[in-house]
Amino acid sequence: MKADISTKIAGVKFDACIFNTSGPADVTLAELEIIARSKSPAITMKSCTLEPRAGNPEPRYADLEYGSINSMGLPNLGYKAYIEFAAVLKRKYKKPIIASICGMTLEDDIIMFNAFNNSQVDIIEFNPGSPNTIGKAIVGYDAKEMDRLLKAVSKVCKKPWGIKLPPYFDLVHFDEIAKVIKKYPVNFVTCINSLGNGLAIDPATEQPLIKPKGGLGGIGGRYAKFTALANVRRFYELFDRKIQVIGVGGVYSGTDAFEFILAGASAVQIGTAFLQKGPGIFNKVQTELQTLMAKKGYIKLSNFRGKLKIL
Ligand code: RRO
Repeated sequence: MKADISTKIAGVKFDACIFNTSGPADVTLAELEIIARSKSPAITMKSCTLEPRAGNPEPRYADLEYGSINSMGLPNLGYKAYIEFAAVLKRKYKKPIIASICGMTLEDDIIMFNAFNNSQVDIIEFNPGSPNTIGKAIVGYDAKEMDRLLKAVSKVCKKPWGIKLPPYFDLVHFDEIAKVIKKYPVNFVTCINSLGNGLAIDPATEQPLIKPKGGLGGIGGRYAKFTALANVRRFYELFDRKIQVIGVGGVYSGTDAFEFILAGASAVQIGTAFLQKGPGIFNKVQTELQTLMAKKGYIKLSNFRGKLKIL
């Protein structure tokens, strides 16, 4: 019998625990329908803003040997488009739909959260962790500002919701941000957004690989995996199972996904590997995870979720 890899996020049932992360190839309805038709059990949409945005100048994405660099700059069609897309996608595909909100101001966030309350979206992921909006700090690194945003957003949001966090590196920062998050009715956190402000250089042309911000961009893929695992683990411990954790960063195989779940993830998202390998990646990772679980005698995720063994 095949291992059961279904999961629940914020009370919403997912047929499998591996799905797309917000960001890669999820801006247009055509792109979202590719995800809808794949084995991804849910459809996560691009982070949206109040007004449509063209994003940063190109080139703004590059594949790297072990991952990717991007400074897309939040290109999106504006939140109203995603409310419309959610209605179409729900009618046609019946999968859970996740909206991602990344307002330029708190006022923008409030307008969007209010609007998504009356939409077909099942879950909202709040994104205060983008490293790529020119002239804007990574909000997730400012505990006071996070407190101000979460306080306001939690008053408005009527849907199950969570926060996509930037990577943290200092144990003090994990404690600080967890303390803020625990004050509010947050259902989950997603760890991690890309590793902010890396620089990839082409030695032949002696230029950066991407144009925005002098070449600085978020690093994703295998480079991010170990930081992502540590972030999942630390928040899993700090939240004591009261707030779920979703893992994302460098998942290309069932073994990668297994490691995230062992660290405490209730689900695993795929970003760079989806861009590089196409929508077949969801089936591949799910099947490999089931095979690995069968080999180990695990029949469901709760058999090993969070049960990282201590050395
Ligand atoms: O669009 C982007 O440049 C972007 C976003 Br909003 C994000 O959250 N993370 C990222 O790596 N890129």
